[in-house]
Amino acid sequence: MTNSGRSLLVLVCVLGLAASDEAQVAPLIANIGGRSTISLNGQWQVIVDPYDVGYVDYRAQAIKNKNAFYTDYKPQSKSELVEYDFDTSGHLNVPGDWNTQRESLLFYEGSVWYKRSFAYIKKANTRVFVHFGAANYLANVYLNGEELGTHRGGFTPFDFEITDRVKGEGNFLVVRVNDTRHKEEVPTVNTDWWNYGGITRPVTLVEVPETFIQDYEVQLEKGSTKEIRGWVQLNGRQLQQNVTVRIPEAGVSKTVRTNAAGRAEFSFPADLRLWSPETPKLYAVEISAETDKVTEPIGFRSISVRGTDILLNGKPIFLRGINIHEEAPLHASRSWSEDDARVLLGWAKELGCNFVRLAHYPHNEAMLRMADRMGVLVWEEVPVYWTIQWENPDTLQNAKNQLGEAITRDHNRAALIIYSVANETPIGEARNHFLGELIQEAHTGDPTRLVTAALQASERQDANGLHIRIEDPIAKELDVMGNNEYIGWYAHAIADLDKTDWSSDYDKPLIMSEWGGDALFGYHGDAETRFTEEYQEKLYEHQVAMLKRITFLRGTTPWILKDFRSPRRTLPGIEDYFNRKGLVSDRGEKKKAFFVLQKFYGELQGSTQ
Ligand code: GCB
Repeated sequence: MTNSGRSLLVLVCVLGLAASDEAQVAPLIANIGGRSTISLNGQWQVIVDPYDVGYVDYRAQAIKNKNAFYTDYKPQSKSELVEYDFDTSGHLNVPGDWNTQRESLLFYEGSVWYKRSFAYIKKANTRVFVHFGAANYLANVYLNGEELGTHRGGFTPFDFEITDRVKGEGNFLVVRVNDTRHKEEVPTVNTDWWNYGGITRPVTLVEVPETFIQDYEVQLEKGSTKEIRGWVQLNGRQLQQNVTVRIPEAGVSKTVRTNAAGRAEFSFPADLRLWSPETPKLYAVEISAETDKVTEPIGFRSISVRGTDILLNGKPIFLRGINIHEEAPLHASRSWSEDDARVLLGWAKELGCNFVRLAHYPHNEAMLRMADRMGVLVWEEVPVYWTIQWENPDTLQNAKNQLGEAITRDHNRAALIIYSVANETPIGEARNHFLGELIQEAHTGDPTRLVTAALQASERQDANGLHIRIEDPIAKELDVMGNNEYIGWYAHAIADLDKTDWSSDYDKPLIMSEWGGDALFGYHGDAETRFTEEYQEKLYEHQVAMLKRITFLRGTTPWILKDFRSPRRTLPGIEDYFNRKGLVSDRGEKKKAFFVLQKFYGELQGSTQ
């Protein structure tokens, strides 16, 4: 290794980006909402630290003394030099991004230190974990001046056990959150969304018995609507126990014994009212071990593919979808709450959707649970976006971790039917291998759901028009093909949509996972004028006409429900750092194209259901 290579490695390790750090997080606890919890949400003290002076010294070495911000050291005398103070540095809300809470932080990328003090009443035979819904991107977590561990990846949960470290009084939790973009990370440096930094999802203390039910899956057997299949995983010392899975409303119950590793698998027949967008039925499912018990609302439905059809509960379905970024509906900031989820999914339902693509990373858990309740099918994605370092094994491991964490969190959600492992990635050997590994990871991690990726088909133009063909070799390994196209916006003219035909190398269903164009709400003109509502409306009309002609199309998610912040979009007076492809403005106003899509989905509903 060259000297510069070595110093880069040292720096990477010092900044806490090494992959081995992830080993310090505890296994994820399923269904936090079904547990005894104490919220640590609210105002946290913060120090904005653009040069990481609370973390590394002027030789770029990790600081291990009182100058490290996580020690929260106070001067012992008036002459002692200490150059930081949480008590006088200000506050930010958790959960929440820092960018929209302080004007000076709108474009900020770097480190912010968060501190929160708390008291805790210790209980006998109880283990305690601190659980983060997400922090973007890298989180170094410390309790009472000692390191708990590190997590990287901005959109998935993580937790640390603190049973032996938490005290009755005077606990202080410190988190260094760093959202600096790096080439080797997932996502990489280049995206078309705001890099919202911070502790963006709830922080919770979770109490569980000494041996507890860490995770479980209770789903219909793949391809069946009558057989439940699943597993349960215990964590603790008493790993061999009887575990009973009960669905009282369905009158079913099954007892199994966990093995020496704390795991048991089960299957049993059940006569259930199936979950669907029209009848989003959820059952209270109880899992009881000898030392622990947890209950969760779970829906049951099957999802599969036959030729070019997608089958929900054995019947062909057309996915009337829309893309959504994780941004609050009426205030462009990272969203995380149930209320935000209700409004966003409410707009989708108003459009006539039965499906949403949660682009381009796993959204907050409230969104998935709301989709379960409201009856909206979900595409979940990992941020393998554009040009990841395909050859870097650490990048692949990171992408797999993020996918694994999303699966662990959401594998009991009926609404979730499909995982996307990538968006608009360039075909090539290293990329094909990388995506192949992720597809396999998704299939083994969750064998009941489908796997897709948003691809970009190849195109040829001749006197007869545009001929577009899906021939990406990775599609061979996908259950459903996704495809993004921007005919009439980035490429070609709106009129070309009328002379475009689609074909595919594969006998598989297609979801047109992106198309659209920008319009500034309230900006009117003729349909030739970019950024007018009329241009977007016309583009939607011609896109819809083209989609109707694609024989293997089984769903679509136009780009996008709502205008969202993006640093790439600089045009003054029009974009102002917003991507304006929303059907709804960032203030919640509906543009003309909203009604074009609503009409199309209305017709589809009328003809199919
Ligand atoms: C795309 C990307 C999406 C962008 C969109 C756009 O292809 O997948 O993230 O925001 O186009 O508006 O350009």
